[in-house]
Amino acid sequence: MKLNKNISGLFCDTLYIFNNDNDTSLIVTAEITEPLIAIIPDTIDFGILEMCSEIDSLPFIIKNPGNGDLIVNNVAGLSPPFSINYSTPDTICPISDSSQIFVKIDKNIAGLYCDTLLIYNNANDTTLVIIAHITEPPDPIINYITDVPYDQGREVVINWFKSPLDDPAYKVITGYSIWRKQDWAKDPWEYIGFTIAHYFDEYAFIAPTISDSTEGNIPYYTFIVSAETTDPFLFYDSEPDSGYSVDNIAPNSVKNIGLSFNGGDDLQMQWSEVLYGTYNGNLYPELNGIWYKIYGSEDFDFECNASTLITTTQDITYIYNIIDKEKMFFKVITSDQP
Ligand SMILES: [Ca+2]
Repeated sequence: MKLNKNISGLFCDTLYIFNNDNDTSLIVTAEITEPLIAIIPDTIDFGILEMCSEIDSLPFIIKNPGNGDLIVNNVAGLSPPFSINYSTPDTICPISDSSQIFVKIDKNIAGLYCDTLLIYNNANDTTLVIIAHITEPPDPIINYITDVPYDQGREVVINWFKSPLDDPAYKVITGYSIWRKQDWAKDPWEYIGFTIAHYFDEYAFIAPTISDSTEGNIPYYTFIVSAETTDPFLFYDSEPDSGYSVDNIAPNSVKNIGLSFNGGDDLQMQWSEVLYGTYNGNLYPELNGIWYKIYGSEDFDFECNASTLITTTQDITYIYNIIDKEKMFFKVITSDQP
């Protein structure tokens, strides 16, 4: 008696044996079982993950809807960043039972990933597609903050690298807000300005300061750049960075110096107010104020130094008492620092 096992099921049949003595019969039964395999879900999608040093995992389930034991011989084929914590021996999945396996993803390298997991078994070798998108941190990064050259101060240029989400692939970042903090004042963050996102790799913004560096003091200002989205509650701040501004243009020289005796020995000098400095032939208003440093000596050919400095004033007149002196020579130097 032969049994063809290519169809699963419970079979029962009767064999009749006809003869010249007494017809009789023989009952024949057989159960042919068949394992089946079902993978749930059919695709593992980790979605968009932010790059970091952590590992995520998602499970899938191997089900056996058949009526014979399912034997999974091997689960393999994944490349980094995906991996699986499956090891032989075989996973045996009895009838109507299921088995859970985790796929892991190492999030330390940004990229778009798609891989296929191969599941070898005694029912039907099958596959599972796994996809993930690991993105760089979405924060913009300030590249540098530096003085704007050849100006009258009060401004720095902030240069930053875009948020990786400022990209046609995402269409997430709408612009960048710029915020300032005054280090010395311990003020809260002040909103300074906004730049529209334009899928550029780098951006720059000329930001105001309140004071410039002097010989004795460098007033630092701290800035952050925040990548903004259409959701006002979703934004990505850069790490803070700081810089300072420099008044690069010297004030013009005084003109129209006049001397007159004010009665007695009082010599009054006056001059035209200096309001501008000159760069490349163009006049730029002085922002930091002007100080007139008056030097004097009885020698015609004298040096301007600490010993010949008479006074520093912000007025445009000065009265010098010339008593006991036969003659006196003066020089007035303008400065944009006290
Ligand atoms: Ca100046």
